[in-house]
Amino acid sequence: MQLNLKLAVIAAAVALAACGKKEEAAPVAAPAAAPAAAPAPATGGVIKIGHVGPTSGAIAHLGKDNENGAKMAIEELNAAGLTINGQPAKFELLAEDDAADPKQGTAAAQKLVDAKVAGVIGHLNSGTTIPASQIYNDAGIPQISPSATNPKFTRQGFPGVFRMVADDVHLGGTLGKYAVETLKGKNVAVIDDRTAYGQGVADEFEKGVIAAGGKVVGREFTNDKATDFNAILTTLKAKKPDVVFFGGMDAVAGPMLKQMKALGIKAKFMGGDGICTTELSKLAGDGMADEQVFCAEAGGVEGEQKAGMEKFRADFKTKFGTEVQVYAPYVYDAVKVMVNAMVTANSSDPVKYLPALKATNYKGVTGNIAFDEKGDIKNGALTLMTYKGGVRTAIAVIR
Ligand code: ABU
Repeated sequence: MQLNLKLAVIAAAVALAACGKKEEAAPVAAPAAAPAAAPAPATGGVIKIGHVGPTSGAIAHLGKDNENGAKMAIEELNAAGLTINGQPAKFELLAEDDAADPKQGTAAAQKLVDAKVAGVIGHLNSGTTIPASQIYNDAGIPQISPSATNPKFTRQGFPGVFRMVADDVHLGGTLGKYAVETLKGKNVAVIDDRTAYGQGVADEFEKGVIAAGGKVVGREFTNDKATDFNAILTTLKAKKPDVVFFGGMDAVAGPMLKQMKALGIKAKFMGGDGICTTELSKLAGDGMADEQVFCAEAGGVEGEQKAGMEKFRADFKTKFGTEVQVYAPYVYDAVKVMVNAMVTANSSDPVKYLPALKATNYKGVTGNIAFDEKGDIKNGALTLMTYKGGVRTAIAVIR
């Protein structure tokens, strides 16, 4: 028994060194305000971690991508033989589907709270992440979103919220500047899907265009379930835009791009991270996105960090038989970061591990992860992308 325990401790040390080496001793953070009502700590060595994303509906491919990132991390952590508070730690993933719908999102959040999860990774969409964060906050459960980029998520004053990626202010502003300064767009048209993410990133894009000296010649909107964009595209065509920006997700952007081409609109097509997926090329029709689409992932790795990301992508493809869409690596790192905080605090009790989570200093596959006082990623990067031969292709990493 003692020997087993000793082996588990050794395995834990080796696994931690391999999968998430700390760069240096994590700074001692001031303890966060204690969550209102912490859930009961996991018993019997089983630690439940929730994941929520849209695994049904139009963007199910993105929800499954995120969920697979969580599965991969949990499997590795269970194989590592970690111990927490003297007990072998077994992690159980409780995966919920919110269908990208705010109401389903809050229902999923309540389900996870009732199941006494120790922490939650999710949700994918800003429109579900923000209302769900109130529920987790009230229950004292830490939440890390791997992909929700609306700034409001981390600006509510909640002590237990964290974001793995850059926000829409960074994303939209950078893309607006790029549209004017690099793509030489003088007249820019903007469409959004009226979601928390789509409208927010489009507003930030507009600000970036205007600050860079460009002109917004038209603004239209649709919704996240629409399939026919001929009316709004025809209105915008008359304004002769050089660039059309869409704030929304790939499931809408693909058909929109196809219809734009059918109407003879030759403008560059831009969007944020929501359109910047492996699937976009297929959704638009093979080759349709090539050289015409410019978008950005709200994160990125450079230099020697690239090897870790490439290995993750290859391992992911071997395991799931599919390419990473966008945010699976950020989910994978989010799970590891949460568990790293539990190991550091020697507890899965949120009250005890939250200070360690706030003080995270972790080298993941998505880069160096540390959070600012709001819970936003420090020194967040963007990766500008285009499509070549139907393949999402990086242009540059921008900070
Ligand atoms: N960041 C793009 C997709 C998720 C969201 O923020 O709604």
